Amino acid sequence: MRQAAEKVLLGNWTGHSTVPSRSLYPHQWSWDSAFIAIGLRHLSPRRAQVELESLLGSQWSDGRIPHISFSPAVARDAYFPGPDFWQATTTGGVETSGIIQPPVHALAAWLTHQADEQESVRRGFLPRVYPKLVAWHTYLRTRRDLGGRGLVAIVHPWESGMDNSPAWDAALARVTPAPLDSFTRRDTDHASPGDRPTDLDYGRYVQLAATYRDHAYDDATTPFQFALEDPAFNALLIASEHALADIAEALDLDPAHHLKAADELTAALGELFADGLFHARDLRGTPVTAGTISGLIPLIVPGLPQAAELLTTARGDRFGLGRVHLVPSYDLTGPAFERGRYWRGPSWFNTAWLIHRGLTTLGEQQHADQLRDDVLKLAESTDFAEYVDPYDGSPRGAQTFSWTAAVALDLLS
Ligand code: 9YW
Repeated sequence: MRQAAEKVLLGNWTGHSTVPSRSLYPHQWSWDSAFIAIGLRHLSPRRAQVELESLLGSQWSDGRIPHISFSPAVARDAYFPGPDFWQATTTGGVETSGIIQPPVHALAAWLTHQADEQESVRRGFLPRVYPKLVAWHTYLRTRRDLGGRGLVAIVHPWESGMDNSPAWDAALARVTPAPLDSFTRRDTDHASPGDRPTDLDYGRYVQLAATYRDHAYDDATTPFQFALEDPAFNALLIASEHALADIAEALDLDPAHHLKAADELTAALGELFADGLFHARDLRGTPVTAGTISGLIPLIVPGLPQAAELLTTARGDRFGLGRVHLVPSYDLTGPAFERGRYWRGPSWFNTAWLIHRGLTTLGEQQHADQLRDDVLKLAESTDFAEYVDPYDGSPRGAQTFSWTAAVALDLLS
């Protein structure tokens, strides 16, 4: 099992970073790299740090870490939307997208440092990455506090990492899609269209991204039609603020402002809690009622006041913890549930890893162990699938998927 997982990571390594999937996603993705580093640290802590530092090499001068860093070695039209669509080049000459993904990076940096502290200190890893991670969090907490309530807003479904989640349906319905003949999807060349977002969703994704691009990715002047505070995004920022506090201490710096930021974010996040689950807040529309895995991910927040109620929801019929495979991406009883379509029901390995981490921190060892066993069993039986059917565990999307191998490797270690 360990060897099979390592083989996937070695096969998807490009020399300085890892592609999520050779076929479907042939560039470097932001939150994928963070999960990949968390697994890669058991194979090579040095490589895990190179992974994160190469991602940080695509950071913008405003502090944002773009969601894709494009590889010049790959054909420009291998992935859509590619570099010609985004038209974004960093001062260092790296072509990137203009949107972001959830901030798992500081947590990943701290965990890779811990994998081999002596070597990490010798290489000067933490002093190099710390200021960049601080700039990233500062970008999020200032320019992306679009609602003025102390939470970060996402401005595109792709920014959540959970592209076609039912939580975005109402907000997306307000967006006029780009004409379908104005672009060519590439994802459906590599994965079954029934496992992927619909063409209508894609048209809306393209429209939102084009508007941001046409305003030079300026958060102050873009007329965002889509602006939501996502529970998972903010919970990951909180976990990463705690990691920054640990990093600051390791560097003999004062961790207090990171702990204060984590506390403020945790208090603000509490406002998204209703009926046993965290829900996204739509800054342009009515309250979001869809229950998704994003609403359970705050389980990773240390000292979360709502943890006990959240755990009850995880165990109940809506998410079936321990009774279905991994943790479904959307409420099993919800009207939009589809067992095979991407973020509308299937279970994902990276989110299972986050829930496992939350359960472990809460001392829920039995649930955590059961989830771990299921991750390992399914990763192997599906040849490291991108995601699985929550009822029968059959593979969906791509295979030999990097973060699936990475989180399996981490849970084996
Ligand atoms: C896409 C790479 C990315 C992930 C996202 C996932 C998907 C890209 O793939 O988005 O083309 O839809 O939703 O979380 O980072 O693995």
